[in-house]
Amino acid sequence: MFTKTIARIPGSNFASGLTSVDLGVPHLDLVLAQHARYCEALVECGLDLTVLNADLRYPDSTFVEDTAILTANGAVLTRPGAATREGEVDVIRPVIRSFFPQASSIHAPGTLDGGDICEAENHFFIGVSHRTNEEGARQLAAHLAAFDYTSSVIDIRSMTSILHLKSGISYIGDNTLVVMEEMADNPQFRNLNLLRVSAAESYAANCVRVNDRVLVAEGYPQVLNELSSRGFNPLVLDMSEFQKMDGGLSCLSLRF
Ligand code: CIR
Repeated sequence: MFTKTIARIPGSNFASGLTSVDLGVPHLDLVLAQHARYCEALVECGLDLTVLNADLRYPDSTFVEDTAILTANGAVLTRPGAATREGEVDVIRPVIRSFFPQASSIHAPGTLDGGDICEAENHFFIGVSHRTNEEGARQLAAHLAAFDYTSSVIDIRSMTSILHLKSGISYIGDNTLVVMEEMADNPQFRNLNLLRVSAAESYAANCVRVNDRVLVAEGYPQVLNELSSRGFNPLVLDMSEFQKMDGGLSCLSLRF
């Protein structure tokens, strides 16, 4: 069960953040409306929401997930792999420390984005990507071991279709992993029930279990039906404007 969440309002310069996709320029009014609905949904799921003000120095800073790994046993502040995002951690550190006074940190030359970290009960999959390097993964694994968790690395550097590990997989509880078809045969997932996502719906592989709900992006009927037929309780959210900036549902909040 999560009880709290942190989100940050997108800035007016949101569209000048990083992106690798060619889906057009986000419309600010829609960005703000979708973000407001996302925050409302987290509250509907029973979470106590801390909303941070927009920070125009960091156009990608609404993607707060990348700045910290929050677990039931401890927290780690990250060191984001994109140079334009590194400073986001200094800004959010006091907020994280107000909840986790002992929070540790990833140090140079390690880099790590929260989007690369997938928690599945007491095990963490750590994506090594173009944002998270091997040293960052090694440091996080050591912190997680100290918190009594196991971890393993999944190298996604050769995959061009995803930015972060969690763009392709989501653990939604009940031993179930939502996974894009391209990654589904990874032997590390052999003990999990897989909800396979077709290439046409791969954006929906990033969903988020929040207490008794599963947040899922709007417009992906196969994933939605599959979630419902397996007994999950989906909560559908329009993510069109965040998708334009490589963002998914998980990126917009920290949940703990
Ligand atoms: C970036 O490229 O860093 C942002 N535009 C998107 C970050 C998405 N974060 C995530 O998947 N955790």
